[in-house]
Parts: sequence; structure tokens; C-alpha cells
Amino acid sequence: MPAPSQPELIAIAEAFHGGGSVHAVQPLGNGNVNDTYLVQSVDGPSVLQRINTQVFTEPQLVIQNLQVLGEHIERKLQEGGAHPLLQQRRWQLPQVVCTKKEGKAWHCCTAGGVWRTITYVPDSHCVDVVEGADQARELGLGLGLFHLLISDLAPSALADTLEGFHITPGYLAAYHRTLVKTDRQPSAGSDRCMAFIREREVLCDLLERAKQRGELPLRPIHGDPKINNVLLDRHTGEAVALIDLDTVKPGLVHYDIGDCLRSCCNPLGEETDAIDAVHFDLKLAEAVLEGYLGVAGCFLTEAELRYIPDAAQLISFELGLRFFSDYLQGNTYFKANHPDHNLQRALVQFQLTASIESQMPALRHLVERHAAPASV
Ligand code: GN1
Ligand code: MG
Repeated sequence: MPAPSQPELIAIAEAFHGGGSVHAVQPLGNGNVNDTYLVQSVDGPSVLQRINTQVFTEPQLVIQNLQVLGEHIERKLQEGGAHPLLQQRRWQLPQVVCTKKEGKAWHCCTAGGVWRTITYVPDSHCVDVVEGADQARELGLGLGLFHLLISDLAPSALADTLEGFHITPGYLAAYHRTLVKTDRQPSAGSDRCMAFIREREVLCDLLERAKQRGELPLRPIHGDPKINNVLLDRHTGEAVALIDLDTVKPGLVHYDIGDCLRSCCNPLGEETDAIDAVHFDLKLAEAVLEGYLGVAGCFLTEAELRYIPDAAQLISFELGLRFFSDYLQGNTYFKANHPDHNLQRALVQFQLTASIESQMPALRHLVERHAAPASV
């Protein structure tokens, strides 16, 4: 769907803030799926998003989850006691802003598209590429606090907004279906991806099998806690919020911790074109795990802890598989700046996967070292 013009954007934003109240609407962030804008209005700054309804086919469920989550976290924060750290730092959750006239949580504009507004977390920023170990510790800690705050929310309270999300065997099956009908010309990059996938097919169902055996429990998860979805305080650098809550749903914590590790421990970031230099940095991984397990280690089971290193490998591989499948399909899912963009992104994730694989014993050792004593 094309980007709306500025007057159209202002009219959409005014559905939430009132006629004549919006000063400016400008693009925000680098999301690969939804369109996101920063709105300046008489109510202060807010975040306006057009939900990609090709991906999220039931956007009202996305917003419903956001409300369930918001109420739960708000209650936990008010009760206090979830974690001593929460007494010492701010922690915020973007709130749903309803439309001015009908009081609805979303707005359908005349040109099509489902829009929603959430509050802006002030004095915060995010990074696309990690800037050091202290920051990595905060990124891990932010995910840990989020998991801790929702650890007593029943997974059944959340709708499944994106069926099959992070079910790696499902992505593998979709890849095979795409492979037989793609009209992409063979290239060195595609050959490299295909060979990489072929060698790892057997690993794809590792987490799903553990889930089916009852070894790993379903919990409420974020679904997409990559590096730039953790907001950091602009002055202290402390994690203050997790944003991009569309994929909050029942799942394995491994999808989250895997996504956090793959995105925070890749010093070149997922958009680099220096494929051969991509690597997984163990020092950063240690910092992420220290931050994450320092708050979340206490409620994770021994089996959950044990699968964390596998999750880092599998979620990197899975994202590579998703990017490559989308490249073969003609870039219909992830926004792409050029025709080979998703091929390049796939190669980055596969290089990262290989780097994780080569450091697996050390990564396992780090998880053991930083797991809370009470839960091992
Ligand atoms: C997508 O849209 P964005 O950038 O928040 C994707 C994630 C990927 C990520 C990779 C719903 O997230 O799963 O990890 O790109 N979101 C969805 O950058 O597929
Ligand atoms: Mg997202």
C-alpha cells in the first residue's frame, strides 16, 4: 500500500487527537512490516501505525492483546514487588490511544488501512546496532523485566495474532514450496543459502519437539524483541520499555531470547553488506545473558535454561530462512530497498548462525554461569 500524503496522515492522526490538533506527522523507525509515524499534536508526541493487514489479518486481535497486556503490566507495576529494580528505575508500556469520536482502539481510513495510536515513551531512544557490553546488558535486562512482568499472565488470555510465527518447521515447509515455483535466477548468494539450509534441515524442529513433549511450557511472549524494540533512557541508557507489541502472544520464551541474542550480539547489525565479517560476539552475549537471567532466571525451568543456546542458533537460522524465502517469492513480506535486499539479509543471518554454531560450548557455559542458582 502506498504511503499516504501529509494531509492524509494528519487527517488520520486527528481521528485520535481531534480536528485541528495535529501539527506534524513524520516517519519513525525502520520496521520491516508495519508503517510507523511520530505524531506531534496538542496532546504531545504519540506513535501512529498502519497495521500491515496482509501479515496481521485480524488487527483487532492485535489491539485486544495490547489492551490485555497493558492492564496486566499496569497492575503489576502498581502493586510493586515484581522486582526490586522496578523501584529504582522507570518502566513504561505504551498505552493505546482511542479515537476521539467513537472511542475505538483503531481507525479505518477511507483509502483503506487499519491505524492505531499508542503513547510515546518520552526521553528514550533505540539503537539498530549494539554499542557495547553495558548496553547489551541493559537490552537483555529489558527483555528479562518484560518476561518477569508477564510471567503470571495466562497465555490463554492472549489471542494468537500470527499463526505459525516462529514455528521453524513451518517456515521450512513454506521454503520448499517456494523453491519449486520461484522464477529467481540462480546466483552464488542463493546457492550459498540453499546449501546452508540443506545442511541444517534436521535441526528445525528442535524447539517444537521439546514443546510437544511438554519439556518447554507455553508462556506469554513478545515475539519480536530485537535490539531496536527495546527503548533506552536517553540520559541513563537504562532499558525503559519494550515496544512493537503486535506479536505478543503465547509461545516459547526461546523465540524471544533467541531473537534478543541474535540481534544484540551481532556487532555489524542485520543490515550490513559485509557478510563475511558478520560474527556473534560472545562478550556481548555474556552481557545480554547477565542482564536477562539476572531478572528472568528465577522463574525459568532448568529445561528452559538449557535450550537458550539452541534458541540463539535456531532463531538466527529461522530469520535467514524467512528472509531467503521472501527473496525467492519476490519480497512480498519484508519491506526491501532493492531486489536483493532480503537475500543479503538472509546471508547475514546465516553467517551469524554459523558463528553461533562454532561457539556453542562457550555459549552453553555462559548460560550455566549466569543462570540463577535457585533454578539450576
Ligand atoms: C520484522 O517489522 P519489524 O522490523 O518489527 C518481523 C520480525 C523479524 C524482523 C527482522 C511480524 O519485524 O519477525 O525478526 O522483521 N516481524 C514480523 O528485522 O514478521
Ligand atoms: Mg515487529
